[in-house]
Amino acid sequence: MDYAATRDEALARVADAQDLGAVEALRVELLGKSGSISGLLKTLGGMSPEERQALGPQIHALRESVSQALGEAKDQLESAALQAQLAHETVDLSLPACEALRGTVHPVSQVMDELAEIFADLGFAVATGPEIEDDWHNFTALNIPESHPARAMHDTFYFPDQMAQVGQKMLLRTHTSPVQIRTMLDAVKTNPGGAPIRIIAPGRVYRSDSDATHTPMFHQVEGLVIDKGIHLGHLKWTLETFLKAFFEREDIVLRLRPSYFPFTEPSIEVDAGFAIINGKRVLGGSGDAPGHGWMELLGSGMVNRKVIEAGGFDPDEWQGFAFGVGVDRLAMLKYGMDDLRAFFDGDVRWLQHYGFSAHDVPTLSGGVGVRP
Ligand code: 2NM
Repeated sequence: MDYAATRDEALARVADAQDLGAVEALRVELLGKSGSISGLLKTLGGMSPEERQALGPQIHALRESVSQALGEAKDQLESAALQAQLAHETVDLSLPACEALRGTVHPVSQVMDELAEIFADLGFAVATGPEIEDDWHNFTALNIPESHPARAMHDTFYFPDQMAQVGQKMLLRTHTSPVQIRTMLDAVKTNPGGAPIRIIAPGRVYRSDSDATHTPMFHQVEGLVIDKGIHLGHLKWTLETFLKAFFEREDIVLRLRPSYFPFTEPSIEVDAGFAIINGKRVLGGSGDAPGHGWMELLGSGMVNRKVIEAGGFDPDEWQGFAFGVGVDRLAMLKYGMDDLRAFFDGDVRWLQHYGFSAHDVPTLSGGVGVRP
C-alpha cells in the first residue's frame, strides 16, 4: 500500500475544505471511529511483528500529518470567521450612553438636611431616638399629666397593654421631645452635674389624625439648648437666624405671642409676616403692612423647670429654650406644594417634579451650596 499517496490525497482534500463543516466531515471520514485512516491503524493488529515494525511508523506518520493538517485548517477557518465578525460588528464608543433612571431626594429629606446644615453652623448637633416610646419619655417627663388631652386615645397610637415595658405603656411618639429627654439624661450620665446641650431632634412622629392638612405620620424638628443663663433673647435670635437662613430672606419678621405648652414656661408661639404675591403667601416683611398677614410657624418657650429636672439637671443652675416645628409644613412653605398628602403617596411623577438632586444643600451664608 502506498501510504504516501494516501497522505497526499488526504492533505489535498483538507486544503480544499472551504468551511468548518467540511473540515469536520473530513475528520470524521479519515480519523473518526470508522474512518479510513483509523481502519489502517487497525490492520496493525493482524500483521507479523516484522511487518508491523516496517509499516507501523508509516501509518502513524500518515495519521499524524493528516491530523495536524485538519487542526491547522480548523484554526485558520475559525480565525478568518472571527476577523470577518469583527470587521462587520462595530462598537461606536463615541455614542452618548443611555440615560440612567435616577431617583430624587424627597423634599422632606432635603429640608431635614437643610435644617441640620443651618443648625450645625449655629453649633447644634443632630440627636435621634426611638419612634416606639414609653409613656414616661413621651409624656410624664415632659410635664404632660395623666389628664392632658394629648394623652387621649384619639391622638396617640398606643400599643396593646401586653407590650408594656418596665411598667410603662408603649406608644408611637407624638413628638420628638422624648429625644431631648434622653439626650439630657445621657449628658448627665457622662458628665454628672450637667453640661451645655445644643441639639436638634428631627424625625417621624405619629398622631391619630387624618385630613387634607394632617397625616397620621408627619415630620418634626425640635431644638433644645441647655446652658447657664439662657433666656428668651437667645431663643428669639436663634429662631430669627434659623428662619432667615432657611427661607433665604433677610426680611423675615417674627411676632412672638404668649401661648401654653406643658413643657415650656413661658411658652411662645412664633408667627412670621407674609405678603400675598400672585395669590400665594410669601414670607417676608411685617404682617401688619397693608395686604400682609401673620402666619403661625412654630411653637417654643423656656424649658419648664420640671422638664429640666426630669432630664437630670438642676433647674436652679441650668436654663434652656426649646422649639418645635413641622418639617412637612416648612417644605410646603419653601417649595410651594399645596397638598400634604402627596408627600407620602410615593408617586414618582411627584418626586421627579418636587424632588432634589443629591447636591443641593443651602448654608447659613445663604444660597444653595453644592457639595463636591
Ligand atoms: C414645641 C413647642 C415648645 C419642646 C420642648 C422640649 C423639651 F424636651 F426640651 F422639653 N422639646 N421640644 C417644645 C417646646 C416643642 O413644639 C411645638
